[in-house]
Amino acid sequence: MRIERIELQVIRLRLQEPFRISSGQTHERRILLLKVEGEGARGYGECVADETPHYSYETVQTARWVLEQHLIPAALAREFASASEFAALLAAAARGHPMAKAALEMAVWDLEARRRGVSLAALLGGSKQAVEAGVSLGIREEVEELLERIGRFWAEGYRRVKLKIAPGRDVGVLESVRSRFPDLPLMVDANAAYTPAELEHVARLDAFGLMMIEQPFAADELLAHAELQARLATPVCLDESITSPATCALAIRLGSCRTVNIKAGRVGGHAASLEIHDLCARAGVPVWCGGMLESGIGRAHNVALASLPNFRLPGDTSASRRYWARDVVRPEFELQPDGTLAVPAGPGIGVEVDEGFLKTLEVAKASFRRG
Ligand code: OSB
Ligand code: MG
Repeated sequence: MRIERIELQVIRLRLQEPFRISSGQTHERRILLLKVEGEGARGYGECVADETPHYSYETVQTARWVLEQHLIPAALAREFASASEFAALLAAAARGHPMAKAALEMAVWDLEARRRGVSLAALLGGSKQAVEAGVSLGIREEVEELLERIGRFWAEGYRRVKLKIAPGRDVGVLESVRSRFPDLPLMVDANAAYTPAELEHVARLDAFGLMMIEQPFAADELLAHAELQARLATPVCLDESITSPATCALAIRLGSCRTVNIKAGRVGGHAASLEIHDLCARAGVPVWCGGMLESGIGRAHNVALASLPNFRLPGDTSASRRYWARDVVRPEFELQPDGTLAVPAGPGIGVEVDEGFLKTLEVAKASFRRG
């Protein structure tokens, strides 16, 4: 395959409401998008990096820099056999920066799927026609407000609720939630807010019948997560820790988790996600698809990936309107009455990118051509 042209666009898109996690709050997102053209087709990718280095060290600016200086020039200088080989080309062009790489790699998967006239889901090896949707709720000052929102999303049909927690906003909140919703499929995500010295405190969360506890400690604390998992009946899930297939294999070997959140945008793209999916399947570890408050482009990639068989738990793949007043793709992603999102069956990501609307959201743009 040969890429002829790459367009980078940064858009500004306002969330319906602020989203607060243990490390910071987002209301208006700046999102880096890529469009690749070649072989008579095009493909779209979205970078999951945020404006600030709180969830990860990568930001919109670091991603843009490494894309413009290293990844895009490498992609435009070479040819490659398939999207599944493209990740190796990017690996040779820069170390690290998985979010920047993923944006480009995923766009190339979309391009290859369109060129072959198949859906991205099918090209990735997915077979499900719909994926189970959960919803992730940010930290709130008022518990009553949180309870009202949980009730609303549960009534809409979401299959499980994930609550963001932090020290001082954990046990008390869960007591209130459980007294109102004793049987709700519920999980929590700490985004690395606790230290290993707080292990005994985190272990108190075992009492709430949670589906899992996501990322209590820092990303590199694989041993502390293993000690916690040994103390708990509740599965530990890793998100920030899983940056590559190798770290995932290590986490499973150490017993650091019993389930894995896969975000293609965090691990370098679809090829790495498939490797993680497969190694987890071989180890009997179920995975689920995380989210990073993506626009419809990133969401389409996530939904396609989540159609693979070892995605056995509801994901953070919620409907477009849970995030945006208007999404950048047509049709938008909608929650079906059974609490799933349909996997688009058309070529590539299977939804149409609304380029006219993107233009109105644009804050920066650059394009690059083969030499
Ligand atoms: O840890 O999964 C996370 C959002 C931003 C950064 C990190 C996370 C999240 C979410 C939201 O939980 C998931 C979504 O609905 O996209
Ligand atoms: Mg998480």
